[in-house]
Amino acid sequence: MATKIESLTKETLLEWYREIVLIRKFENMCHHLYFEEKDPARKITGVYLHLATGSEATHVGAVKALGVDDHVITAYRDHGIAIARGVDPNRVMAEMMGKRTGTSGGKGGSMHLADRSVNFWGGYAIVGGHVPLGVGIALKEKYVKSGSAVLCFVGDGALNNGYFHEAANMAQVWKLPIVFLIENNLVGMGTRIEESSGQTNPVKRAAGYGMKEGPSVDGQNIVEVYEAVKAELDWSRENGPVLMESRTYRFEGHGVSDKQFDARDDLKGELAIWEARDPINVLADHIKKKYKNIDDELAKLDTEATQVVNEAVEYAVNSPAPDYNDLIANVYVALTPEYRTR
Ligand SMILES: Cc1ncc(C[n+]2csc(CCOP(=O)(O)OP(=O)(O)O)c2C)c(N)n1
Repeated sequence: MATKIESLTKETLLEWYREIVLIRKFENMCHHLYFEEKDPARKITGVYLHLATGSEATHVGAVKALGVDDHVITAYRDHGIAIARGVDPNRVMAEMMGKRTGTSGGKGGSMHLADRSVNFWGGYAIVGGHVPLGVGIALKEKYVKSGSAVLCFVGDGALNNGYFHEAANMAQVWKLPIVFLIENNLVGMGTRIEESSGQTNPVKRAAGYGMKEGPSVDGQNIVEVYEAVKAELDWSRENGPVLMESRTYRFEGHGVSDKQFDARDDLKGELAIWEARDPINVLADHIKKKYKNIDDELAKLDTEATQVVNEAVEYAVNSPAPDYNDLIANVYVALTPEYRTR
């Protein structure tokens, strides 16, 4: 697909650059806080952690295609999607550390970020479990004729589970405004897509649901992702669901404890190919080609991103832990007197 870079302003491209650099630094900081941090008060503990290093262009490009009243929902690799949607990095980091000021009051952790104020619905650990929820949100928007649409990220490893099949089918039956963006990083945990799927081209599955087959885009190129997702969201508002793919890569193991990935020599060549197309460098090259003498500006954004991440850590460290009442809030129903007497 041809990229129409000219349609984007310099400010927009620089802001996207700042965000993908910020998200990369945020991910690296999480990794550090989980494994290397010695001070127990500064560590990320009590939650597991899945980083999305390498997928920043897919996450930010797709989220930027949303309008303010649109929605986004995803699985557990959700930090960058939250930040791109406008969730305060301080609150994201506080959630990592299980603090009361976190997006989910410290009860969700890395896999369960959510912020309804920006229509970011999470963050789900059950593979594919969020897909029916995304379809439900799209059903509501169609019912009230709002014109809003839903962006639903789906991992390639989620394509074969029942939640996805049932939800995709109903989305098409009801012609709902939803874009299923298959984030194809070629692997679900350690299982390659060829080992798990008869049909290894995700968008070809659209035919099975009678759904529009959307494009397959270069997930390392933020502009390409943005333009394609924007076009498909607009199509879906009027016509119904779309199944599209963003081809990307996970630079690290499935989760932070997945050291097998690091040890797999057979993947080193593949990793190098993808690292050569690091989304940060792809965007930086693109900006440098378009605007001369921009290096200082990019360096300044890089420094700013570091500051934001450092501030987020301090905010999280200095935030209170949830107390007993916080912990039981939204867990147990507050019983009314009428209910008690039944
Ligand atoms: C219903 C269910 N089955 C299995 C798992 C274990 N599991 C966690 S992540 C994962 C792989 C998912 O891969 P994919 O959807 O491609 O996402 P990625 O990790 O590549 O982002 C599996 C099988 C789970 N969490 N939920």
